[in-house]
Amino acid sequence: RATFDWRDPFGLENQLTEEERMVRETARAYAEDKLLPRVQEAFRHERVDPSIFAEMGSLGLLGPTIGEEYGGAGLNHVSYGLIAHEVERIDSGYRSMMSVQSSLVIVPIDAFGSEEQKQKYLPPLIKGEKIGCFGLTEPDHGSDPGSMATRARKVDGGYLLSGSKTWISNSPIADIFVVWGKTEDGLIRGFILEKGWKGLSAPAIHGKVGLRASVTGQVVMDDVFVPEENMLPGVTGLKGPFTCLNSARFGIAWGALGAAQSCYETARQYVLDRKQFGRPLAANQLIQKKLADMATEIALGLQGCLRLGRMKDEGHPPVELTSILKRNSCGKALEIARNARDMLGGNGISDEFPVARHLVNLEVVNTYEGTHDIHALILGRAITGIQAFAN
Ligand code: TGC
Ligand code: FAD
Repeated sequence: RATFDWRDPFGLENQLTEEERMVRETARAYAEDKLLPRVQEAFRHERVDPSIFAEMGSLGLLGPTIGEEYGGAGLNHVSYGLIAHEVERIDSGYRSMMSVQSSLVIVPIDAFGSEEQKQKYLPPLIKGEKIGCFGLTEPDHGSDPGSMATRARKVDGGYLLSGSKTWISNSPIADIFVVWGKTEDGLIRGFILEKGWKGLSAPAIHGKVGLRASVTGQVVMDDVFVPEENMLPGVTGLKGPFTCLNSARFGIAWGALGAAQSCYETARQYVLDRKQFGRPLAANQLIQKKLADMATEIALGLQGCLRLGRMKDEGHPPVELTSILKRNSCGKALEIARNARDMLGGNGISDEFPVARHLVNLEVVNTYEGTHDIHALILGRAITGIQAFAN
């Protein structure tokens, strides 16, 4: 009878094209050779390494779905998911750095930017020579970005932007800021700001207990003059930022299961090696059930991610499918990380093993890009036709 592959029960690998397998191999080799050796120190000391962007860019891992005319590799959505999966097997913070650059900065400029904006900004972002960030969340408006307070006042030749964004990944090291604000007619518009512009600052937020290998900050705008040509011309309303989120959430769905896979593989090896009561921990039914649950959730979750990736490559699937998978992958990965931490006993608390780091990272991943419950409400609205966010 056919042999069960505990690492890849449904043979995801066999469902990939040759090109997708090559992308996966490139991302895995980079993540294992270059990211893994750095992560413990980076996480311990809350130290971000900006050179990661240029490294990823040189391998075609940033903005991979963008066409060659702007320096992209023109890959499909499944390939993007595979990159996120491999990078997040090492650390969610590294995937975060990558997915903000790819989905939240490159995607809006590509989808809604003018030809001049695309020519100017996309090639250096795709090469990783410039670092981008995405400002939607505000101190008083997180799950409800439609109520944002950032304002863009029309002046001669452009706009004056005022307001503040918080919890912005990459902002303290960013060269390019995609920021969302309301113009005087109440419409949400996207703006591209550059580091060094008068009135713009991006202080870091310190003391995060998760995602410590990537930097997060504020974006403070005190009447920053943004020339007319730096407004994204192609979109108004929440559709703009949500289009970026559709892409990033899809990457997170793949990525969180990468962190879960790392926890599963670590826990499996640990319980095979560790003996208590005269036999391996792996010989106990309770332990085996936990491993069975992990293998099941990762395998099923990845099949869902692959299906959505194929649907995205064929057309425009309903955005609710992304909510199903972002929510499922994060919730299940968090549960897997908690169980793996438990199975390692006291050693599970040490950062010599990756599980506690994945666990606290996944607490963040479960919250950003729409919390677990917000995605339940998005689905609830689609299922019942009744929106439950507000009266
Ligand atoms: P709602 O009435 O639902 O929609 C307003 C307009 O937006 C359109 N729309 C979408 N368009 C494209 N894709 C989607 N997924 C869309 N969802 C909605 C919609 O059609 C409508 O268009 P129009 O033309 O009719 O006006 O808006 P709402 O205000 O009721 O929204 C509620 C809710 C909860 C769905 C939404 O606000 C939400 O998703 N909240 C979560 C906020 C969030 O995810 N923030 C993420 C910030 S960025 C981040 O966390 C980056 S971390 C990255 C990292 O480090 O990896
Ligand atoms: P709140 O919206 O205040 O929610 C608090 C709790 O209330 C949650 O449990 C939520 O599910 C629940 N809740 C809210 N509304 C309802 C409701 N109607 N019904 C039931 N429950 C509800 N944002 C960016 O724009 N760009 C970034 O790059 C970025 N990076 C981030 C990096 C990190 C490390 C972190 C922690 C956050 C980042 N964020 C970023 C912000 C992130 O998207 C928000 O934190 C997230 O959307 C939740 O918003 P909030 O923190 O304001 O929580």
